[in-house]
Amino acid sequence: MSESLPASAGLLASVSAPGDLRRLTPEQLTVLAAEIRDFLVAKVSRTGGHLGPNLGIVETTLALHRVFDSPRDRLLFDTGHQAYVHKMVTGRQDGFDLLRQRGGLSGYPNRAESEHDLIENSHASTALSYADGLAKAFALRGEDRHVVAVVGDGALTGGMCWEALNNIAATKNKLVIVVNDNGRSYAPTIGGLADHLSTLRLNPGYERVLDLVKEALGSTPVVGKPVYEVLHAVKKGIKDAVSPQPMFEDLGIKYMGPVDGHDVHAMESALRRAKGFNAPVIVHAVTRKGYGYRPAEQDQADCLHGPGSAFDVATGKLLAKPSVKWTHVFADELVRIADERPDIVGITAAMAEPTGIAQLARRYPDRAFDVGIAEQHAATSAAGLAMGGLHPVVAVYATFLNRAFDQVLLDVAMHGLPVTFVLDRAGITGPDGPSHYGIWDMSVFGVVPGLRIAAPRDAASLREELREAVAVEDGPTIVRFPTGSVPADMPAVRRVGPIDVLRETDGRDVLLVVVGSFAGLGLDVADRLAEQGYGVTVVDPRWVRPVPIELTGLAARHRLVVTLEDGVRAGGVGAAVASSLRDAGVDVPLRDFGVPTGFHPHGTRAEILAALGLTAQDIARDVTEWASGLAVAETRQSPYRV
Ligand SMILES: Cc1ncc(C[n+]2csc(CCOP(=O)(O)OP(=O)(O)O)c2C)c(N)n1
Repeated sequence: MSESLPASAGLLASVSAPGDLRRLTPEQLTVLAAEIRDFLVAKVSRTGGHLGPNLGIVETTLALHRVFDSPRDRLLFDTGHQAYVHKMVTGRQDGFDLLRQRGGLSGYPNRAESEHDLIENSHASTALSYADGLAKAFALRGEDRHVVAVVGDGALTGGMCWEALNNIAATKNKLVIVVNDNGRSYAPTIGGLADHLSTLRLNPGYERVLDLVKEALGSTPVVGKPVYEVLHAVKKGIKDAVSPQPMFEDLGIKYMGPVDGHDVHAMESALRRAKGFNAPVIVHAVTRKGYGYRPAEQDQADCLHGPGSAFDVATGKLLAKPSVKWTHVFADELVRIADERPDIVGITAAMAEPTGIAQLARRYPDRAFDVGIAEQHAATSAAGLAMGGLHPVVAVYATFLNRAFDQVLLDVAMHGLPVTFVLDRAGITGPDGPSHYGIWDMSVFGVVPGLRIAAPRDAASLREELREAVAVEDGPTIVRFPTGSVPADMPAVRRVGPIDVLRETDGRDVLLVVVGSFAGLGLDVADRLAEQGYGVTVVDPRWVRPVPIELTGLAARHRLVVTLEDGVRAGGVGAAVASSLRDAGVDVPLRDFGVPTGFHPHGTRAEILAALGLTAQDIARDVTEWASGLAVAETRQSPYRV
């Protein structure tokens, strides 16, 4: 790839709708694919975003839009992170300057952006279920439309895909499933299915198949029987021994492939054939993640899956200075604990590096399990490990544990099993937008009987609370922390039960209860309130669910209680504190600050928090107004109080 080309060049500028693609010659399509890759690298290198997956799906997307008639036919991209090329050919090239920035283009499909987008997803393995329902609806309503779902081999490790396939196989609907098989999730995809697919990819016979298919396609019309017969003959001759065809066909779904997913012509032929089949078909496209951009192709960790911020085009290296992240602190401490305790094991759902489990895996390969994109399985498998005498630490992003609520509730908690869930990227995360925010965990899991939730505020408290969590033997724990760099430690002045007192004054007007990553914000608020003459005590409960009983005692000695949390207010820690005050008969007014219920748009974390009024300035102003209003009311009620 030519790394110095401008961001948008010749042909690409002439493509503003899928129809424009259908006018291009094979040679022009090859040029266009190169321009698209240049554009992707140029744009994503400035904003960060999903690069490797999109570089790998360029030709497949072009073929899809040439064969199907979007938006009449519906194209659904599983996980949604590989829809950039789709965005580019559906009139959204201009938006890439503000990709994932506030007010700019979303990093995932988005209905407000285009009629070509239907599902706003970022959680994996859902597209086949959407497709199943959509195809049934079209059939019932007598609409002659195709549904096409594109799903990665990584996403195929998620159980929902198999539930969907089981149902799709029972229909005769016009549904095409394109398996975009690049052999990777972030890291190489794991599991039996992945082994099966990789046998195919590594088999020299498979390369021969692709060559033969290419040769054959070169001499046959694009549409029609001959191509299929050639594919079929080749398939019968060589591929039976190595392809996943029997596996899919045993399920009852027609299988076509493998097809070279970087050959637009071959993909187009296969897709046209699949379209004409008028029943569910799987088209197996073999692709390479990061294809065409050397730093991505050579990136061992994840083929530049998703650089979080700007990077150097020549090297693929992030421009931001490295800093100590929350994840690093967790990963280091987990390995230290594992050194001391042979019963500690780690589980990741296809995110070993991003969650830090990779560090444990490097030291103790037998004690770290990558279960694939299978959070539900991760939870119940952890229950099994705990029943077998081990202490599993399940490390997932906060947003993804939502999937496993029932497993945490019944399979783990009801059995009183010691499993520690470590939730990374908790709270408002930023550029990935609403489906990636980890703002529901404290509300959702707060209702699980016997489950304890810790929210560390800095590196020291993360290390300490992780150790406390893995010491719990009679039920599950959650340790949740945000994304990004860990702040400087905020030492406590004293401890009351499990609660850290971070600051106190002689006056006892406001008890400010800070949750985890909002500790720094709380200290800023306290400074501002102190400037207004209020006496503020800042406490960090550390363990926020169940609410420590000592908090009610502290509350009773103040005139107001204010809670601050990086999670939804509804059912959050503030609500739980209010309820425990009521239960204890402590009649101190409480005001809870947190994330309002809603799907808040993407932007930087700071921008979103500011938009939600969660800044020191806004909170201090609200508390001051509220406190002064209360003071007036108190003066009216009781003439003896000032
Ligand atoms: C439920 C869920 N868990 C974890 C993730 C994080 N995640 C995003 S992309 C990805 C890998 C997807 O692999 P694949 O489907 O093969 O697509 P590729 O990126 O390789 O093109 C993972 C694990 C997710 N999006 N959803």
